[in-house]
Amino acid sequence: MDSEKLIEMYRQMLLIRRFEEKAAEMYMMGKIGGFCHLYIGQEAVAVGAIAAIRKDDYVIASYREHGHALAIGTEPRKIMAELFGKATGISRGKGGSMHLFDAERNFLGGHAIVGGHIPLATGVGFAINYEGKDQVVLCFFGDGAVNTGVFHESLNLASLWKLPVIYICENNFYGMGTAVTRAMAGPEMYLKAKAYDIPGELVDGMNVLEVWEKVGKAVERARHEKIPTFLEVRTYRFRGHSMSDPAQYRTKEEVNEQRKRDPIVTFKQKLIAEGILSEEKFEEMEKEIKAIVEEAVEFAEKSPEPPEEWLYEDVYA
Ligand SMILES: Cc1ncc(C[n+]2csc(CCOP(=O)(O)OP(=O)(O)O)c2C)c(N)n1
Repeated sequence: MDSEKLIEMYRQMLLIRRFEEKAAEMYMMGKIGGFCHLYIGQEAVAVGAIAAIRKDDYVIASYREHGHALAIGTEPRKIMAELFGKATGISRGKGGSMHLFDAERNFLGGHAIVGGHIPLATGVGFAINYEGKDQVVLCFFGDGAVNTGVFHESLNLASLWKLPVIYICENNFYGMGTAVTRAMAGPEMYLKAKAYDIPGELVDGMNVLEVWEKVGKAVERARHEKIPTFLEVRTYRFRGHSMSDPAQYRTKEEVNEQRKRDPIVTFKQKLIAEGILSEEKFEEMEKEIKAIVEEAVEFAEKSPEPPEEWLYEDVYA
């Protein structure tokens, strides 16, 4: 991979981190309402995976999706405005943190029902084949979603019908406050792919290049041979499940141990060791990203509330 792409990956991870730190601050100040699930710690997954697809491919995610939207190129100011519930938000202020959609970039959204979007991704895969196209779908979800029926139904159909879907489980080891080992029989979940006769692989989700490489291989298989894949990407969330979770179900020692694997810190060390970026360049990037995030907040603050009439638009039931 050329240096420019490596630097871009680092820049995207840092943007996600700084954007979310600011979002947390705004949440604490009461500027953001509703639920807000931060992605801090998991940045390498969205960035590595999305770097492996084409612009016309599809991405769909759960409610922890700020990172996916940023990695796909959605404007930070439109995401911040959405978090603020403003009319200029990417979902016109009606979706909030859990429902970021960007049709222009084939980002089919954040979805609040655990596992609810996995069959949607499967349907998109079906539509791609039906129309004779060669796009692929990246479907991101948490470890909790692997225990839902739709996960198994989807893998079964994707295998039978040869759908170009890459199912990406971001295993951060907790579903809210429940450790994965207390909720899942057979927690080596990548092995579950075997039951559906599709490739299944374990990926280090703290290593952006490994994610990029392994998702890239799955994308090639899906695009050219119509073979779906299930990837278990092991990562960790450094914050609570949502902004209202003090995360008392795990020890400080555990979190500190995981922090040593911080994907942004380790990637920075790698880029410095290989002479790709200097400490001064990193500082410049920090400043540039700080300005982007501050501008996003300013834009969100100044944006209007959605008008009352919008209550009756986009209502399907
Ligand atoms: C069908 C359904 N059941 C329960 C919930 C409540 N809930 C929201 S997030 C969550 C935990 C999911 O954890 P996981 O899939 O591992 O994703 P993570 O939050 O770790 O990204 C639960 C149970 C929900 N949103 N939908």
